[in-house]
Amino acid sequence: MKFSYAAVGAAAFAFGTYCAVAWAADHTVDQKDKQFSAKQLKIKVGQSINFRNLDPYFHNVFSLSDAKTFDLGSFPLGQAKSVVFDKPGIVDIECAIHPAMKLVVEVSK
Ligand SMILES: [Cu+2]
Repeated sequence: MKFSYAAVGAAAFAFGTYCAVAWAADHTVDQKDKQFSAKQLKIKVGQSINFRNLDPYFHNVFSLSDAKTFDLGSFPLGQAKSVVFDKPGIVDIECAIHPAMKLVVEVSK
């Protein structure tokens, strides 16, 4: 087999891209068909969740929980935003646009 620098380069690029994605967030939750792709999620303090909107309309992500109060705002199809959970506790996450969308994140030490 002939040694190919192009193949090595492509493999290195693919691996680098994979690592960049892996480092970007510890968990991914999709917003699809007006639902979060998980109803419950257990994570560790310091970990992040990346929320991806896969629906052809806007979604929002927010929480009023003591363990993490945040509002990622509204964003359209194809966009994603992430949030880091820095305290242990239960975080109730919702979408302001679709009140039926709910996700409970249990953050533990
Ligand atoms: Cu929504």
